[in-house]
Amino acid sequence: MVKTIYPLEGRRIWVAGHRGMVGSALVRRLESENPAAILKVTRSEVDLVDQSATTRWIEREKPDTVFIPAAKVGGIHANATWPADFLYQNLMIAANIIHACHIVGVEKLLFLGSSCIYPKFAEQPIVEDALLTGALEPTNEWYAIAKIAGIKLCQAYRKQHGHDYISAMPTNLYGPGDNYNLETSHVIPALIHKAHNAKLTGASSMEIWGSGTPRREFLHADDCADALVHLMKVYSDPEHVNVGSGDDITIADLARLVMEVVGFEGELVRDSSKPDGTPRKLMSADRIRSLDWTPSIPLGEGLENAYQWFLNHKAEPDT
Ligand code: GFB
Repeated sequence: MVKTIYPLEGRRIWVAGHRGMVGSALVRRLESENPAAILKVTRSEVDLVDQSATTRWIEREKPDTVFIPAAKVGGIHANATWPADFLYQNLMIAANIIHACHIVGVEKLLFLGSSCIYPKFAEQPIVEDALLTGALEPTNEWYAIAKIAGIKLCQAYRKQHGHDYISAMPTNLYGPGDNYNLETSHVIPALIHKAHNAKLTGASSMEIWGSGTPRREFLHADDCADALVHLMKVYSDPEHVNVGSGDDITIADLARLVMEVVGFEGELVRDSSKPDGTPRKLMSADRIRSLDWTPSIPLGEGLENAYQWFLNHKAEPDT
């Protein structure tokens, strides 16, 4: 049984990016840890890309503990369309927060990356040591480079200054509070939105991007938040830790599952003008399992939950 080495009770915990899908799941999950405070700041109050504003805020609020889910994120099309935004904003967010936390002496920090940090053709399931062993997937290398820099910042500040800064690499995430915009979203919210539109408009088919053959691993945001809180409490090493479900599925099978959840019975049509991206991205879950953590939300149940959230928030058959 892995022991808690860093209890969260009584700490001032900042969730950077608390309005995002992972940030809001973290805030929900952290309440039961009895922290002294969960600190939050919106982008209109402090833009985390702005170094002096970020440093001033951290100096004033003096958190003990920091989670960094804050990031500019998006699906395959968004990543490929705005490389400068993805590289610049994510580099700045990571560097500004991690350096300011060093200045004020934050006790513990967890930086969040993504499974796209690994080489495009990494051996599957992808172990943590595969980092920097091959070329990245071109559609998201900009985002990946920024996230790799974040891991390296944590390791460098640990090495040079002895800080307990750790990193977690979640797989493709979904859940309540996701971005459901058809152009910029990840695949699950896009498929939910498309299946919903198709059902409401009585369409005979629904389109998916690419060949439908790529395989992806998915994790519900609440499972991810639970894993991050667990790592904060039990993990204290320089190497990053994969956070995944240990299972993957083809995009075509995922689309059929989403159609079932939404209740749309039409045909599936492939748009081969759109990119497939990485052929497969299944991460090894060995390290996090050895730390006594496994996910608890199966994909079918998680999709039902995500569709309910979508229905409660944006049920119009639009774009
Ligand atoms: O989720 P997704 O956009 O990102 O796409 P990645 C996953 C797969 O689903 C790709 C296919 O093969 C897409 O071509 N797909 C099918 C669709 N239909 C759709 C659709 O309607 N919308 C979308 N978005 N995809 C991202 C990276 O890669 O994953 C990020 O770009 C990040 O940097 C994130 O790492 C987790 O899994 O390909």
